Amino acid sequence: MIRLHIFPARLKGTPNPSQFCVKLETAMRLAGVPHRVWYETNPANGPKGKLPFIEIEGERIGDSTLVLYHLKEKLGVDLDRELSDTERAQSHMLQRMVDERLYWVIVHSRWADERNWPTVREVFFGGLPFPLSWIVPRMARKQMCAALHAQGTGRHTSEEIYALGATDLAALSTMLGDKPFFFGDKPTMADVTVFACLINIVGPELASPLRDAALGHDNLMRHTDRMGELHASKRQRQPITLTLAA
Ligand SMILES: N[C@@H](CCC(=O)N[C@@H](CS)C(=O)NCC(=O)O)C(=O)O
Repeated sequence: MIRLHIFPARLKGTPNPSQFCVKLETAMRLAGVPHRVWYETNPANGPKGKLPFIEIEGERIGDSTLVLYHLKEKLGVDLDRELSDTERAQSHMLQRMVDERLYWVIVHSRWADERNWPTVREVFFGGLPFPLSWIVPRMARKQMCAALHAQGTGRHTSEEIYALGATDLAALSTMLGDKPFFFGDKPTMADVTVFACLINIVGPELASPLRDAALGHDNLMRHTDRMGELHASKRQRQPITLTLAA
């Protein structure tokens, strides 16, 4: 049985606070890959120091995309099986935009935007005893803001970051149009990836111009509902809590 290691579902309104954990779990559910969820709170336990990762046949594989490549190679899992070469290329570009750009706008909205920081601190670190409750959130925030800066997004003003995010959302909305899914009647990896990101933007009660922009696209909101129903309907076995080490 494959073990899927993801963060615990701590943030109300989203299946998981990490879009990459939602993405991999949803893909595995939709593809019908039997797996057991193990909750991790320490990304350092993963082979790449991040979540999600899987354990399969004694091997640990990190990174949602690399895991999906592995599952395709080993088990023939491919939600994009019916796409043409051109659609696959379009899906590839869409996924990279969502995972490598829009993600960082969410990071900004949670970790750098002063309006959301009190809520984020409470949700992720509220259970820590003093003095950890004072030290850990500050260290984590400093690290996330340093990562934002190193990646480049953190060098823009907040207005610029949210404006860039809004253009990505507008592109997604245009591409989806009035179709139920990005490439027609069946969900593919493009839908899974967009759902994982969108549910993390609009699900939690964290106000931001990014959330306002997403809520302004009716078709994206209907898509999020549609994918949320699919995600819930394909639920597998109860998760296990593996580690609570911070
Ligand atoms: N490219 C990776 C990104 C994974 C990622 O960034 N995970 C974040 C949570 S959203 C994480 O584990 N961060 C912990 C850290 O950087 O220490 C994937 O697709 O899995």
